[in-house]
Amino acid sequence: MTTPVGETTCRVCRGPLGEFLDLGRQPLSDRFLTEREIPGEFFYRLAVGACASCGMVQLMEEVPRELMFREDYPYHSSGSSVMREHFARTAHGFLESAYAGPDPFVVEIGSNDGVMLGAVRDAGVRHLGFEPSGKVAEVARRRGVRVRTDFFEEPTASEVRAAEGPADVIYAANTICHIPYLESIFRGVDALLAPGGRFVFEDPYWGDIVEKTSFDQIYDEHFYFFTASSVRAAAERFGFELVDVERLSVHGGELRYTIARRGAATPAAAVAETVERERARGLTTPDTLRRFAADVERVRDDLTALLRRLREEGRRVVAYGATAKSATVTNFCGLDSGLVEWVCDTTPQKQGLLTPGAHLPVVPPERFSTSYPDYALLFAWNHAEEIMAKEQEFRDAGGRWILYVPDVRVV
Ligand code: DWN
Ligand code: SAH
Ligand code: ZN
Repeated sequence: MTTPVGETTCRVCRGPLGEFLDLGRQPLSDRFLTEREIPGEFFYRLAVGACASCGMVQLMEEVPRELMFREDYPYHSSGSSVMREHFARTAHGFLESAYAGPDPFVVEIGSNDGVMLGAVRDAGVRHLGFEPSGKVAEVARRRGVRVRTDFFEEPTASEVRAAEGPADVIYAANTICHIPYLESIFRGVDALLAPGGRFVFEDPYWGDIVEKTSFDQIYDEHFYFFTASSVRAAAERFGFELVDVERLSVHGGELRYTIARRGAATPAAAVAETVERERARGLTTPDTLRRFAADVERVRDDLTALLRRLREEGRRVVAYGATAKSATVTNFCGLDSGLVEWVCDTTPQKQGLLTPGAHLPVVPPERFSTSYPDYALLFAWNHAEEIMAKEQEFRDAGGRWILYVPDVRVV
């Protein structure tokens, strides 16, 4: 079994890392398994630290990428209608942007099932996705999207530059934060990006995670927790400039970063404003980090107390959405099938298997609608609006949702 790489210094600047939260022994968040696979299950220590020099929040231990992003990686980005719309809008935004040349070339890092590049392809625009996870890459190909089943990094990016010319846009959603080797990413962008092109990426925002105590954003795949300040510093370190930031409401609150080659664009006012707001909030000060860790423990205690009470009262509790995020919740809070009967999920690849670490059975959503429980713990809380609308009948039948972000409550 491969062992994780231990890190005690910042992956970006080599400054000292101060650990502020230990979420314990955790499994691979997207490795759903059979009963027989339980004895060989992989675990690592999930802990988070902040760099005292550049402010980058990051995991203390790195899980080898081949263990996470493999042939059977189960997450399919097209599983949410809100996300499908978000990515179609994003694609059209690029095609209409000032930095897209007359024959634009759009490259995506972590293109998954082609949810964004599908719209670029439909517009007849040159594109290429980098997607190391084999099955989701194949889903995109079946939609007519061009995909390279490879990790984006300096050598693979340089190959594409040599074969296909420069990219006007290099985009990544919920992927750059998955990649510890940020320097190689920026070198790859340097090799591939056109002089006036843009590197655009969006990831869960540390400001939202702190504000909402959404500690389930912390798991193996999420290595970095970005702020405008830490991304600006990283971009400068690697010869680029952060020229815009935009708040997004998807996935519980994200920031979209627009990066250009140094001197290629005038930074929008939003950059300095956001950095200043982060400084005023003290987003990575020891005080804030201590308070966050205390909030996480409070949410864990409230959630386990609620679930134990419901069990004593003889209520039926199930969970909704076998998210990667929920691995942190179930394993940190010790939720087993005595507290939560099963988890329903629309992903065929997850159904019939057990959740990582906690080993809750994953069942298809029909199981939910054919025998409503008393309570449903919403693991996919970031899709609450979409799911609650779809499952209105559950509420009409007297069912209640349990939420734990920003705090534990029943609705
Ligand atoms: O960053 C990441 C994000 C983009 O996706 C990856 N590292 C892994 C993954 O994280 P996640 O699993 O926490 O993402 P979601 O989008 O919160 O997952 C939703 C899950 O819930 C999926 O398994 C699909 C399922 N689902 C469902 O059963 N019914 C989703 C919806 C919208 C539904 O109606
Ligand atoms: N962009 C999609 C998928 C996010 S999940 C969305 O927002 O929904 C993260 C994806 O990044 C996975 O599909 C994973 O296989 C891919 N990935 C991880 N490391 C990568 C790398 N170095 N280069 C390209 N893709 C990578
Ligand atoms: Zn640092």
